[in-house]
Amino acid sequence: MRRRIPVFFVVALALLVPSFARANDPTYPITSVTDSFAGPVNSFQDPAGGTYSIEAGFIDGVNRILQQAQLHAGDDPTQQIQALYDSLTHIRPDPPYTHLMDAGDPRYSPDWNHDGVFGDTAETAPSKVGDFDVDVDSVHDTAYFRYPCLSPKYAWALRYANASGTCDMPVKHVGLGVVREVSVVNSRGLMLDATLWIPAGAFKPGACPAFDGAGYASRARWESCVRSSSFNGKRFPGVIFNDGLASIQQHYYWIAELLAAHGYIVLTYDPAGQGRSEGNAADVLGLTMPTRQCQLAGSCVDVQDMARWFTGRTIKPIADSGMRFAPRKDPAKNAPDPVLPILDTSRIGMTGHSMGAIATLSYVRALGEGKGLDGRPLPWIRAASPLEGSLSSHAVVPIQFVTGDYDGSPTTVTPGLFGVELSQNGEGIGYYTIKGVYDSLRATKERAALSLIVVEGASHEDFADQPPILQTPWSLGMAGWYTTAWFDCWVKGQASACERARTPLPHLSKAFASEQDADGPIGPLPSRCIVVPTEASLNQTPPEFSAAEGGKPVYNCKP
Ligand SMILES: [Ca+2]
Ligand SMILES: [Ca+2]
Repeated sequence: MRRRIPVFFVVALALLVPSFARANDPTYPITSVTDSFAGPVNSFQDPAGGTYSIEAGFIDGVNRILQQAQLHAGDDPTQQIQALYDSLTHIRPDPPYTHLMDAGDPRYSPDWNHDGVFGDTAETAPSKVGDFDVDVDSVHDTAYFRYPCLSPKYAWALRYANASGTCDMPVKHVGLGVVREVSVVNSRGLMLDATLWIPAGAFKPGACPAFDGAGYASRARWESCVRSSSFNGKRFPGVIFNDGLASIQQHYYWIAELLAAHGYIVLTYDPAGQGRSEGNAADVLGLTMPTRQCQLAGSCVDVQDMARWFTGRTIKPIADSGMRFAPRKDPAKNAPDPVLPILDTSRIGMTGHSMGAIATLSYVRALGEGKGLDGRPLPWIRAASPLEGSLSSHAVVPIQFVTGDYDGSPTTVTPGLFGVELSQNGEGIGYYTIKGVYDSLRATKERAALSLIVVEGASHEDFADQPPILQTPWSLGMAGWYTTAWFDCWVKGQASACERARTPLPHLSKAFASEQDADGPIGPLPSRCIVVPTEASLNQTPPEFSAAEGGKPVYNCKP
């Protein structure tokens, strides 16, 4: 924990505020903290969203217990014991194969059960099997997802792309990408659940079933959709996304779909010990590995394995003394990445949330050190955009840190207050921790561009999209917008996107500076303010709060 501020001091400070308030808006510290509560309010007001979470996440989970018990009754007893043990010791323990309370946001659900409805449940689907049920069963499915549009033009309200790729008319859907479930054995011999998000433009006409047309409902017909003979030969840049602690890929479908809609092939996966992957809580922490590269060390080695698999490299087994009932699997037997023929492996970006942001930064650090945990060089990436997580790293590829006004609370689920953060030695979450790493990278002689984006009103769970979590109406849009701009600039090499990445939009923080060092620490340019702060925030440290209330907000970027 970074700082301990006596509560009475803060209360006393708050009482003093009216006497010397000279900031733009003295009510701002109070009004801005309520932004986060828009998410839960929307979830409870929207019957579809609220009902979905209860049905798909809980009621249908009870059905999954019964179905899966029958389906796996004939399995090898050792495997059954292992599955039971892994489920009970998972970072979010659960009965095996059920995924209670794991469902994400239905607005970003693919049509996994192929009935023409996106985000339906067992209660509403004619087949009595919902999209989430099919997503988390043991079959590797393929399905369509809608291209989301999140744009300031529509005040960040979710729309879906129409056939021409624009979002000007609020249509039901039609820009459709293809999503494919896969699994990959990691270097510790544990099976990881993963998902590939493929832009529609990759396929020959007729390679996948027409939406709602003949064969659309056939699981077998979908089986042949993602393979090399289906592709038209066009190549795409890629993005790897890393989960936050105790989450599941479903909470991040929004960003995978957004990036795929912008022409990236995206890989999402669950690290060992959480989501749908094998392993237990000790495997997330990497407690039984010989060496550890971050506190949540399992996630920091899984990202290396997944980057190798995604780009067609081999995964080499590493030692792990963790107890297993069933034998560890052999990563040499992994099926190859089916999108490799259309993936431009020289243009890869990486992002992730919280633990996944730390994993992203650990990957960049390993790039700077020249080798991964197994001693071999790692596949290069072109850019990183860690969301709400921090670790000391190297500016060897352009890094855009994204955080929020209220990131960093030690409870993680409530807004951070008074600058008290969950972090240690630069590793953790919260504006001050992230800013500390940003400034320490700025003090090096390294070359890559750096950026720090602070989203107004966003607390730590804003980017893990699981209703009814705290979330501002613009959090997904803003994080998606700047991450896409960063990758379009540095992964695709689009100059206009570089401009977009340093152009302020409403709902960047007014209390903490967003800033960018466009030519890296070694270049002569300073860190330029994207936004010069004008307001005070309840998540500032008391000295910074009083400075802001006194009309002199603290920042060290160049206006
Ligand atoms: Ca459906
Ligand atoms: Ca499935």
